[in-house]
Amino acid sequence: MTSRLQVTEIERVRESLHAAHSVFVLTGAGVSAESGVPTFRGGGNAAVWKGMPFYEISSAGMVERDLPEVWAWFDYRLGVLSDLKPNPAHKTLARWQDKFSSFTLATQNIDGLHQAAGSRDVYELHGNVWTARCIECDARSDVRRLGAARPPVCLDCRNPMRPDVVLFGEMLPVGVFDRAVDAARTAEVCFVVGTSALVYPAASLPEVAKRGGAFLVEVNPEKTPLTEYCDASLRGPAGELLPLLGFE
Ligand code: BV8
Ligand code: ZN
Repeated sequence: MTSRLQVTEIERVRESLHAAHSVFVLTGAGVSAESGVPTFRGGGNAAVWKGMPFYEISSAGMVERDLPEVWAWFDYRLGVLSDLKPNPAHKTLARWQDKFSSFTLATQNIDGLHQAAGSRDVYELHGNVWTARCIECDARSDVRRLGAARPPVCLDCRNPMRPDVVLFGEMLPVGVFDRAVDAARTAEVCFVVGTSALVYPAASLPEVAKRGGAFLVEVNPEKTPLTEYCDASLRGPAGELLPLLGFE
């Protein structure tokens, strides 16, 4: 149910999109919520693993300390993800990529649902849960090709592999974040969809876009630390609101 204020906001955002040539989108766990993927801070069962908060089990230190337990955590999440599908938010963003002369989608998510919806060249700022990386030679393999052994064994050098995911305390993939900064800086419209905007450096991208002069739009049922900097806030689920903006 969209209120009168919401309709006005949607109109303003629709106009800014129609006038834009370059669009930058940052997504977080909320864009996958309507696909059934638990968010981190919405409570739910993605926030804690055997009593450990997710920023502890998903940390660089845990890979050193207890790689089998890290795999138990990621195998649980792979199990949750295995039969989930993209929702209308992912599909709308996939359709937008051919509507603007410059369109960049950067995600903090590791679920691969943007690609499953048809998005190309997705900037995966935090990696991808479906890929494993060798801790010695950096070789990468699809987890589904590596059998049940945990930790999986590298097909090239037989050393243990880890999830190819950026854990807390780890640097983001070289190049990906810099390219996202360049795209955010030159965007005329920046959408921030489904993120609590707490995790850095990803959460700095909307600030980069704003400083570059972008019209900043937040799509989130709740306020976030970014809300006060936004030019428009669409308060509600991305799967319902993004399709209302046209460009279908
Ligand atoms: C780094 C992959 C340099 C793993 C993730 C102390 C020690 C070390 C580092 C730090 C430290 N203090 C601070 C830091 C930096 C740290 C950080 O920012 N911490 C925060 C918690 C303060 N960052 C890092 O460590 C980064 N690296 O800084 O490197 C460095 C190097 C060495 C030493 C120091 C620094 C690496 C960060 C990447 C971590 N990996 N994920 C995994 O998934 O297991 S982050 C994790 O959080 C996910 O990627 C997730 O996407 C991300 C952010 O969360 P959100 O996506 O925003 O999800 P959340 O649940 O929070 O919010 C969902 C939102 O959706 C809500 O607002 C909700 O209202 C909304 N919503 C719900 N439903 C819907 C919806 N919106 C729309 N529609 C709906 N239907
Ligand atoms: Zn190897």
